[in-house]
Amino acid sequence: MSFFKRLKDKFAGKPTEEEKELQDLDQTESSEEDKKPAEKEEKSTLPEAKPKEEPKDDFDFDDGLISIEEFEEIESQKLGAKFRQGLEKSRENFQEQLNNLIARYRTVDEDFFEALEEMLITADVGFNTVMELVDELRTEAQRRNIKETEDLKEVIVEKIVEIYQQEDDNSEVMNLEDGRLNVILMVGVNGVGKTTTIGKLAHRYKAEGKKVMLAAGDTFRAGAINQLKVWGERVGVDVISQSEGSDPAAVMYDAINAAKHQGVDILICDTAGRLQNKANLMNELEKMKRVIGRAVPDAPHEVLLCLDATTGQNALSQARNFKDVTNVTGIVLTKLDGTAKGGIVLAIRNELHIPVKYVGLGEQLDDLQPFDPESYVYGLFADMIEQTVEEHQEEAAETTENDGDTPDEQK
Ligand SMILES: Nc1nc2c(ncn2[C@@H]2O[C@H](COP(=O)(O)OP(=O)(O)O)[C@@H](O)[C@H]2O)c(=O)[nH]1
Ligand SMILES: [Mg+2]
Repeated sequence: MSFFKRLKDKFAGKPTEEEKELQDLDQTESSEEDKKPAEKEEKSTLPEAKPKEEPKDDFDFDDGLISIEEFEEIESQKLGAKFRQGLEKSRENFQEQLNNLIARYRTVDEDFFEALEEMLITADVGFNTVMELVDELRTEAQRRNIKETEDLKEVIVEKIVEIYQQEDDNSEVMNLEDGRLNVILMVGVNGVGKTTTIGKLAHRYKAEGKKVMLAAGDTFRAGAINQLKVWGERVGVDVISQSEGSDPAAVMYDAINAAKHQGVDILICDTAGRLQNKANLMNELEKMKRVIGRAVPDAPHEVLLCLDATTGQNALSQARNFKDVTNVTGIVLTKLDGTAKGGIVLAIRNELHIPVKYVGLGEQLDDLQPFDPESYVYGLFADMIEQTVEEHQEEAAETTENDGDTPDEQK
């Protein structure tokens, strides 16, 4: 139970003292009468972010400031709400399928595991990852002697996080340092969301107090240059550009000079995404990287590959192609909000061994979020997590009740 409870407390918020008292009261009162089903339903669909815990009496001074712990709590609840919202389609799909499976196969057996494998593969989790995940589940079910599929829910979600984290080398963290010009190169095929992501990133870094500049390296179409300029205006950062058809490497050269001159912290470079043959793509990217690397040692510090989550297996093959031609340091997985098959994140991580650094959860400026496996599984299973925790709490309360009032067994 502890894993679901921890996720719920982290992303949905702990109950306040007042709510706890109410809950206790509620449980004492209602344990003797039958529980009204409507009431239970309502509880299981409680909205995400809850208000903060009341300050404790001995610290009850109102200086209008909140503690770091409180700040972090609020931030993780906001994050939970974002992932919950962005993964709505996937969550409906995952929860429904899993609940169906559990209803259909009540006991843990080989038929259940095979059906689970099929379900996960259909949700784009990726064949090898699914095999590994379900193998571990088999072992774990045996080890813990879990007989009912219902009791396997939590283990399934926990294993998803573990599978993701097994490669954890902190590589989700962006290679950005204070006191130098950081250069990020954004690559990917047309329409995956490169330019939009650049706008969102610029917004994020600017809000963190960084000086940001953009380079319009997609010189293939005039429209692409203008699109980036519009983002620049919207976010309030400079955009360095040349005319349509000019050499992207020349744009990089200009942009780096301007960035150095203006003391920019982060330069984000757009690139053309037209489908070329591999040799052309490699030449063009290598030329840009050479120009950047000559002007700033160790740059580009990040080469981010944008992939569109709604394209499923196609996104994986794009990633393989790009990985062949250049050193991709991270993935931005866009449009997760647009797919019911959010399992693609796991496939990318485990089959390509490239960290997912950001995910796109919608079209708003703040809909680009750093990827984190716990927020992700919370987004995928939030209702199930909250409902399971509540059911266990009710059961626990009933057990305590019975122990206290009717010590039948002792008679
Ligand atoms: N729903 C949703 N749409 C997105 C997201 N990221 C990008 N888009 C949309 O995808 C489309 C293509 O984006 P664009 O940045 O022009 O792609 P580019 O060709 O790779 O530069 C635009 O309509 C964006 O609004 C996302 O995370 N969620
Ligand atoms: Mg673009």
